Amino acid sequence: MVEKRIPQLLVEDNKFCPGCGHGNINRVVAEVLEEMGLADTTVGSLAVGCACLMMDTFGVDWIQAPHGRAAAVGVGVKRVRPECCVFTYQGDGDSLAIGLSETLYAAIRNENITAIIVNNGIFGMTGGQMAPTTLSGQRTTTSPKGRDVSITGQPLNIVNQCRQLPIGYLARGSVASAKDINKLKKYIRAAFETQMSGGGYSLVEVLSPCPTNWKMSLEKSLEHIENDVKPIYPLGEFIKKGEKTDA
Ligand SMILES: Cc1ncc(C[n+]2csc(CCOP(=O)(O)OP(=O)(O)O)c2C)c(N)n1
Ligand code: SF4
Ligand SMILES: [Mg+2]
Repeated sequence: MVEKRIPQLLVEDNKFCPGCGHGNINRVVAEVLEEMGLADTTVGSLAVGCACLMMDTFGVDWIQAPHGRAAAVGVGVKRVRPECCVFTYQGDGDSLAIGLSETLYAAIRNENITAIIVNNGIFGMTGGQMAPTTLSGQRTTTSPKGRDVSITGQPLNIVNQCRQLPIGYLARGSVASAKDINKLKKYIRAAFETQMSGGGYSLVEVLSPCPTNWKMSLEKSLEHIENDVKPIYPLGEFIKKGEKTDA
């Protein structure tokens, strides 16, 4: 049996709940950064949410922005240190609610950074409130009867919002299966390659389970992503090297 090496960037065990998708995403990002030789020159920008649990366990330089502002802060870092690999790592509540303006304007300006957005359909860290990505009919602590889109509007699809923009790379992946994780690694690598070749803004949204706040076992959480989340948020690469794909 081949032993799989743990990336050195993962300096401590992660602090996420058992079964949380953030842990898989951390591992994929760490593997890609190491394989690309970027481990020592990467700066991560994050703000609030369970993403912040990475700051002690994921060994790049971190800068913490106010809630929602990771893209603005990341852009500032990249502009003064263009030789660095700069990525934002944010939840859907942080990046697409209070931070939507910063997220979209970084894309509109085609800033040369990479955004990783973790879509678990809720505000995880604060106890499972409704997020922009919450599905129609989904029960959360602030939509106990299920999200009523006649009141809240439709779930926000950041891939569709960015698809018309002149950006370098756009993809949506998932950590719901080993096959999905392998594909996600390709997407994250393509995003970082886009940035390091000066190809402009790259964004990878990742469908991710929050078993704690979904109040589901991990097994049920993965079934939920497969059966309910993916039909609304399909996976694929939507922009590559600045060109729209047929996905
Ligand atoms: C100014 C401000 N308002 C509210 C909060 C409370 N808060 C902490 S985390 C969070 C959102 C977390 O949700 P998400 O970004 O989806 O991350 P997740 O935990 O789901 O990965 C909020 C609103 C805060 N930290 N700062
Ligand atoms: S609350 Fe949800 S998103 Fe946060 S660490 Fe736990 S499972 Fe992960
Ligand atoms: Mg979330």
